[in-house]
Amino acid sequence: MADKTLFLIGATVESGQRIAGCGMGPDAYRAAGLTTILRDLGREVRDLGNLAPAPLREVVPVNDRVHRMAECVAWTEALIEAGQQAATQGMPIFLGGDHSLALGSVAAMAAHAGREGRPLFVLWLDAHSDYHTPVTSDSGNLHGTPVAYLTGRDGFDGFPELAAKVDPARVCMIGLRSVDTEERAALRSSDILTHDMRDIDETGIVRPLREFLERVRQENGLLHVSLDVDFLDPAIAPAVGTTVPGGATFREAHLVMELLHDSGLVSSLDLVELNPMLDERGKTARLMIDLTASLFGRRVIDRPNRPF
Ligand code: 5AB
Ligand code: MN
Ligand code: MN
Ligand code: MN
Repeated sequence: MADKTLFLIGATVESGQRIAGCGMGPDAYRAAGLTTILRDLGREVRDLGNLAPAPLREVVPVNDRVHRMAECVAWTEALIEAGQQAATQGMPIFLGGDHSLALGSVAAMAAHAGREGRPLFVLWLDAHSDYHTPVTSDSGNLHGTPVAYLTGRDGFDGFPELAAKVDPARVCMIGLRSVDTEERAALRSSDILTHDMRDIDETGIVRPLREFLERVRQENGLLHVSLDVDFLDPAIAPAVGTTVPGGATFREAHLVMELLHDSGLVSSLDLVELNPMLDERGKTARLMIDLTASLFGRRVIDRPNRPF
């Protein structure tokens, strides 16, 4: 990720769930000072503004639970296009919007990695596994489905064909504490690496992360990081529609970002699920951009990078 220009891509998507407000996420990050923070760290930043979704097509949802599928498809198409373009010129940072954004952002990065002949790894920082398909989802909310789409599970008829799938063995989830029955069963029979909060309590957050990063390095992979606000404990990050108690602490979250920075492996990032309508005096937006600053090398004192 060294010195690439950072491309901010706003996506005001909120059709992946049912609470209004996520669409203000990109502008909340801007108002909280994201560009300035990144420039102060010496990075070149180009804010591409907020994306427009592709024209709506008629789609046939697999069942009537599925919520606003045509809009999600339109966003996915636009994000695949914009993400690939940004990735050829620099490092994309996708500002959401709900987590259905990742249907497009990660598909774009998988296509990009494929063209470079390198494997894509995905670090999923989330309370949830987002491993439903439109068929298995009880809520019908498509923000609960991106990992299933990206790894090629069935049930996504009507969504864009993936140029490249993500190998489930290259997906690592950290922070899990709310996984539905069907997701749990499907995860068990997949190669996805899952670390729930109990693992974090027992081993700390550093070990699973270092192991994963070591693999990314060994395979010369690209690394996409998808940060869902609800990865964080709701006490420090209340501005999200799907709060689950017992999340990552302030220091755990910063430590993840600091280790990611030291690894030098991150090639794209999602900041998703922020709902500014639910925030308390901007504190969640500020925390999200401070975490981003840690990912881009903000540190208290200069110290030699430790081997990771
Ligand atoms: B998020 C739930 N599994 O399918 C569902 O916030 C929650 O992007 C999904 O991680 C949460 O509706 C999606 C109950
Ligand atoms: Mn999520
Ligand atoms: Mn979540
Ligand atoms: Mn959520």
